[in-house]
Amino acid sequence: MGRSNVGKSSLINSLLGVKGLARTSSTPGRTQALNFFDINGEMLFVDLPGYGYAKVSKADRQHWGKLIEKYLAQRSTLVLCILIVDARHEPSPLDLQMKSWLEHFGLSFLVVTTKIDKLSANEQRASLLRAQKVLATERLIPYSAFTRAGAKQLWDAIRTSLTLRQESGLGSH
Ligand SMILES: Nc1nc2c(ncn2[C@@H]2O[C@H](COP(=O)(O)OP(=O)(O)OP(=O)(O)O)[C@@H](O)[C@H]2O)c(=O)[nH]1
Ligand SMILES: [Mg+2]
Repeated sequence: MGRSNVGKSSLINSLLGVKGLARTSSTPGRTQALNFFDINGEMLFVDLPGYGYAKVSKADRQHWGKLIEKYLAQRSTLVLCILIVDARHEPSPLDLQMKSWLEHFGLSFLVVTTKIDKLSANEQRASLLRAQKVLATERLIPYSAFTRAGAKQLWDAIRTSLTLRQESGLGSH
């Protein structure tokens, strides 16, 4: 999950090493529905429609809100939510609101700051500290869909979440 055009679909494709699986676009608002990707019958990745695209109508925004809220509240098999923000920018009020929702629903989540390939090493450090501070979380992974930086760390986090869920006996999807 994350704002429109932040790189959600690209992250899924890069994690899986499959180009074009989740549709990406330089036009914001490309992903309009929840898209489910079955990973070897082992887990599902869910690409959520992005928020914060200015040209979306009020009715569409409300529809988005209801859809996501219902999904987060009722999807008991969710093991991990990945909130994706752009490493180049300070997390927005909408990102903070999203994080509040995750906490409100008691969901396990981590933050990914993506597109770090666009930043120098110094800028990456500053970006990480800023995102940690603004979002008030230590659970944060810098990432690039282009270089796959952070992919191993993210896979480890996903696998750990799955293992924890399986051990708690709540089953899979
Ligand atoms: N440099 C760089 N560009 C990226 C990265 N990830 C995504 N992009 C670019 O960002 C744009 C949007 O990527 P998408 O993956 O379609 O973004 P999205 O969040 O799925 O967008 P919506 O579905 O429209 O909300 C595309 O032009 C991507 O090539 C990254 O890690 N580095
Ligand atoms: Mg998308």
